[in-house]
Amino acid sequence: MERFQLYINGEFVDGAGWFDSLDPASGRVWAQMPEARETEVNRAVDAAHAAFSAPAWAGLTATARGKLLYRLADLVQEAAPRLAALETRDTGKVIRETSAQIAYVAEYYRYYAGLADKIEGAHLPIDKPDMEVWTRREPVGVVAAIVPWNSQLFLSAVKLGPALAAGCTVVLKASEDGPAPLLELGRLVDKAGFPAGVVNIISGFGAQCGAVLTRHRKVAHIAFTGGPETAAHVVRGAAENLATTSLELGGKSPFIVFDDADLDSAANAQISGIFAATGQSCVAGSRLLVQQGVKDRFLAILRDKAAAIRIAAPDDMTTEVGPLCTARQRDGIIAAIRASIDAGAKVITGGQPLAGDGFYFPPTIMDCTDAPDADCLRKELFGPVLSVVAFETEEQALQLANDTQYGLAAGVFTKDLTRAHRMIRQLRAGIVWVNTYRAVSPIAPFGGVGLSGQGREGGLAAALDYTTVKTVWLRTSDDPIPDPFIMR
Ligand code: TXE
Repeated sequence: MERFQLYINGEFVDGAGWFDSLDPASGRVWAQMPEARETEVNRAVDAAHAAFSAPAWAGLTATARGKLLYRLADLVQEAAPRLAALETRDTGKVIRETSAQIAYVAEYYRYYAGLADKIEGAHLPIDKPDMEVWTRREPVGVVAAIVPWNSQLFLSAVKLGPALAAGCTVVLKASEDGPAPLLELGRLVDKAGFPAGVVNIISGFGAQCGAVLTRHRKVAHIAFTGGPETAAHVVRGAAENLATTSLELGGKSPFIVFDDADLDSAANAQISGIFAATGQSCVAGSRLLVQQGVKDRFLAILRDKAAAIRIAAPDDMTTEVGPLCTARQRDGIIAAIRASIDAGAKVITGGQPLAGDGFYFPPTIMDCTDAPDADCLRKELFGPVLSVVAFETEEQALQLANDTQYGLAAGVFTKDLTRAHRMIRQLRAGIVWVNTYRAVSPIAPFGGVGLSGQGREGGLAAALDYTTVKTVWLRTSDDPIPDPFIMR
């Protein structure tokens, strides 16, 4: 059986023990993962803390840091088949998605490699002739990056890239579910030539590993992706040392189809928005709001497309929907669907777990028009379940769309340009996609409002989150300092 190791201070080491990792396609143990507990967390943070000010890292120019990131991007690209296969094996995410996503991962590292020497301070035109004043953007220190299982390589690239470009050091905690691809990433970080301790990669459980990391006094910033309840623990831990946080917490994103939309195109986008990645995507468009006049036609297209989806083993390139990552996810979805039916929701298609091994659940569409409080309309299920509500007017669509504590993404399908602009302005979300869905780029900020989190990943702004501003005052006059009792 394959065994993985932690990567701490430039060495591959065992943890306090091992835990089993299940293959979601069979439900059987396929590998053993190292468990980091307090001792390993402390060693990783101490290593990152020492590396932060050691000349091997702190003495590098920003351009040199960028070169290391370029090297990592190349290595990720070279290792793409192995990384994609590991992610598929350990999380059940289909190989056609993991192998395509790994190209994006390399692109994110390249973007931040190029950005490393463009993180600039500013010269300030102060109204004092004998002073030169400027700002420096300095790295915040040790970053704790905590990721969930659903896209570990991608979600870690959007944290590691800007943190390393800014000059921080990192302790990256993989999820206890499917950590294999991240533990493998340690080999590439090592090969890229980052000095020991700059990047440390550990796996372990929330209470024994994640919580110890978030409360550690040497951690300056926590970049977290996961659920809102865990995020509240993370923020409480961060508060003990006043560490800063950035939080990306998923959502219940509305996908709004007006009666003038190109229905075929909208249907493809909706299928991608809810059934790709088996619905285990933070931006899943899990609430379809469809205008009454096209509801039946649109649902008929969706039903046909859903029925044609190929559900099979995730390592088959032709598979479109694979298993959920864990039995826990699948069971949560089953319970939410039962409760929703009791609350008045109707199953349009799917709704029952598939027989056989593995954590499979079929593409499911629920009509919740008469069940406004159904779990599948309110809770993030993180699975292939689409909840539908019909609306009559634009005002009603907007009211329904914003009737959630989440606010990550929103999709709007219409050919009416002025209506599109009104929606863009009034939708409460961090990302609005118009006539498209689930598009990302390293150049575009990504993140949400409300229960969907705080801060943005991607783009220049994300790199600035890993810096702090130092203001420098330099007096250029040799004259004695005038009246010391007056503030200059
Ligand atoms: O996430 P958790 P889980 C949502 C989704 C899902 C739910 C729970 O709805 O059903 O969250 O998923 C670590 N201190 N999202 O249980 O618990 C944990 O070990 C510090 C949306 O997987 O948030 C893991 O590494 N860390 C989301 C990471 O937090 C702790 C993607 C995420 O786990 C901790 C995933 C603690 N006290 C789930 N407890 C999205 N934004 O896409 C746990 N962890």
